[in-house]
Amino acid sequence: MSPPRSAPRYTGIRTFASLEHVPLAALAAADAETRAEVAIVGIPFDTATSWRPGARFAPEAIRSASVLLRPWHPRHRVEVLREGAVVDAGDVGITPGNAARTSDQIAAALSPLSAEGTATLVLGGDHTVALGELRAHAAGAGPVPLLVIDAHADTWDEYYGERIFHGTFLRRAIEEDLVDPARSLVAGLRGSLYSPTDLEDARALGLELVTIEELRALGPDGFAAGARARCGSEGVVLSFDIDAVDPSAAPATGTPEVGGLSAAETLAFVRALAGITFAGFDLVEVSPPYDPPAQITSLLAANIAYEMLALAALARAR
Ligand SMILES: [Mn+2]
Repeated sequence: MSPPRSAPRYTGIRTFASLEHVPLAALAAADAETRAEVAIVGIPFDTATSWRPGARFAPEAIRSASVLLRPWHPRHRVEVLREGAVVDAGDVGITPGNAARTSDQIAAALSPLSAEGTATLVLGGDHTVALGELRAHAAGAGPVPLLVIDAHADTWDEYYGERIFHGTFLRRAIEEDLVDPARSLVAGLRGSLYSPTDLEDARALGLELVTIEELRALGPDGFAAGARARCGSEGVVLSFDIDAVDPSAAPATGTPEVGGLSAAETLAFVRALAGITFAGFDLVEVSPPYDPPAQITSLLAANIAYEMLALAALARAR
């Protein structure tokens, strides 16, 4: 029987789940024997949002909420927080107000990890950060299969003349040949649209779309079976936009949409993805300034990240 920590969990410096901090540069330079399997990386960029800003504070807020997490996952029966195997690499240096330069900075920071087979778990930032992240994954592997859970398809062409924006990242990633749309899926779609062709335009890129109603009808196991059939079971990137969750459970987000997943549904849908090996994960669009005093959005976000780490631990155990 493991004892609880020797000191209360609210002591110490806030890394994700109090994991060891290994800076990005040190991680990239580590030899194969000692290299971490998963690196948690904060990307505090939020100046490509169309509504609420604030996601620049998400890595810090999610880390603070995460100190409540314990190492053992009782459903999957796996140790999630393994010393040395999972580390917190700190944050990527970004450029506020410059999404193009920031995308380059993200790709440069993450590419050495992707090249060495270290999975990345990115804590955004608005959804724009996925573009640089996907550049890093595709640099070695070619166009990747992408599984997105999001209220929005993020396939619009431009906002106010800006082509790198949080609602355009997926169209840019497909144009840059970073994502293989034929092996990619966006699930959780809902809410009002700009025009009757918005969803057809996304499908015309080659993506499969699953609305929130279809997702509920499928249930976690049906969704996961469809995801495996579509994306395959190797080298998949999972991108989770917290606005897939209903504002009653995740109010603090850039572009809230009512009628989303509950907290319990969210955990069940992510858990069902056991059996897929992921090259990377991200969790984006948490905007802590809009969280109520109990920080429920950051708390759920920390637990979604934990479920992602559990999927990585299961992949390692196979
Ligand atoms: Mn999004």
